[in-house]
Amino acid sequence: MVSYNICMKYTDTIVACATPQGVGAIAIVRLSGTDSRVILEAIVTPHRGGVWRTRQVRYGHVMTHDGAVIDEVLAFWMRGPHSYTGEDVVEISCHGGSVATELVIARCIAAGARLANPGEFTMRAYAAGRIDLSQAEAVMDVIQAQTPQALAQAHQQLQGWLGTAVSELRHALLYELAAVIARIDFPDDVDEDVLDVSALQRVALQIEAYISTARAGALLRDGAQIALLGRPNVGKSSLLNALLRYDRALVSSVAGTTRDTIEEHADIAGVPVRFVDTAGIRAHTPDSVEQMGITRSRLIATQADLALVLIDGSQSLNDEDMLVIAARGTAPTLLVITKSDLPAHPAVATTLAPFRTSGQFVAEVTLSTITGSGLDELRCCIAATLQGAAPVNDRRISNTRHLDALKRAQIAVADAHAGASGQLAAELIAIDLQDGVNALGEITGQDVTEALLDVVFARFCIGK
Ligand SMILES: Nc1nc2c(ncn2[C@@H]2O[C@H](COP(=O)(O)OP(=O)(O)O)[C@@H](O)[C@H]2O)c(=O)[nH]1
Ligand SMILES: [Mg+2]
Repeated sequence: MVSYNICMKYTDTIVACATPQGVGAIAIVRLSGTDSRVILEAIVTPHRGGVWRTRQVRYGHVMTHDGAVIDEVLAFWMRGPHSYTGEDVVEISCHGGSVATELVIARCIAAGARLANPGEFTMRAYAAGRIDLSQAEAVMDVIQAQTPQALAQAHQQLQGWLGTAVSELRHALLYELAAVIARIDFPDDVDEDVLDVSALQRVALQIEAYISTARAGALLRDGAQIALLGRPNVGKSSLLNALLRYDRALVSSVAGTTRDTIEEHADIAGVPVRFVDTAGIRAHTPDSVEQMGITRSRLIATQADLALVLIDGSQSLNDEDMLVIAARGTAPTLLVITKSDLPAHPAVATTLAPFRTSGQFVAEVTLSTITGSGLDELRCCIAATLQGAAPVNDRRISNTRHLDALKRAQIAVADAHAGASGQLAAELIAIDLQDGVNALGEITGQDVTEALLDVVFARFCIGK
């Protein structure tokens, strides 16, 4: 693993291709560091000659040492600190495809640059104080967003709301810590109850509020797995096809048609989801492959972020339906009554009544894949269950690293609060407050180890 040194003053100039590998119209080679401009001048011959002014795009050629043309390019440089990394940055747009790009990069290296590590441009932006660590992480979330709403959430974080919010809480804790330390250092001059308990409570409440957004935020960022569960022939594969709006899975009246799991991505009201159509769960089957499928269905049922339990509304429930209801895990479950175009069987309502009253299902939708009725309602229900009551592009915690740090801060604040109520020694309260300050500082990158930075930037691609 590449190791980053945050204390290092960067004296070298890095280069990388910022666009994906493969054939494309254009590839962008990016340089950052003190020598960027010198390297640009060394390798690109501008068509009209003259000087390179900052932020001026110029047309020219990258040449070999002996004057042969490597590529025709557009290039510019940006003077630091007003650039992505805070350093002098150069961008050279050359022709796409691997040969031209590699030769341009080779020329940059020959002129003094070195190949960048994954995420090193963003790392430099963070080290220069242009962005905090939560913003650096948001850069990758923007790139990897799967839906417009996930993109909006990533942009909120990129603009720095989380860093600002967390810094405010951290300052509030630092203020209390300073008061407690004053009490330790000057016990004769400072009151015993220097700690502002109501300030601690406000911090605790705010941390709790952020933590409560984390599940919805993570599902929007990473996507949610939704399991379609039901006994054979209830209409699982038909529902998958209807939700995807194309025939992905085979549909047949023969029970046991779907024997393996079928996964497909979709955008449900902005939430990126992965539907998993499963083999119908039943107690006995002579078919060993179908049995393997059923085992897999049971596993998916326990792992999913959301389960749809399908019940055929035109038939009375049987033991297999009960197996399905029992197979699901702890994830929220929606009850889906299928085949509403057929006459409803009167026994369905009576059999389901105890499940409805016990609140085992977070919601219920009746639908038909033949008429299409109930499908939009199901989409809304799925989105609402995954996102909770908050509007989709609201501010959320979306990163498990941030959630973990918030939870540690929460414990530290609770301990400090309990310590103050229990008249514990100021030294012990100070330790808890310091733990809270440090945990919050990990989110913004104010209190980080190099090992943590390695983990964060290992997620990045080269050139970002
Ligand atoms: N009338 C009616 N038949 C349906 C509906 N959905 C599925 N079916 C039929 O039920 C049978 C089983 O469907 P399928 O999707 O393969 O069920 P699976 O075994 O749960 O995947 C097929 O003959 C479908 O045409 C529906 O909404 N209405
Ligand atoms: Mg099927």
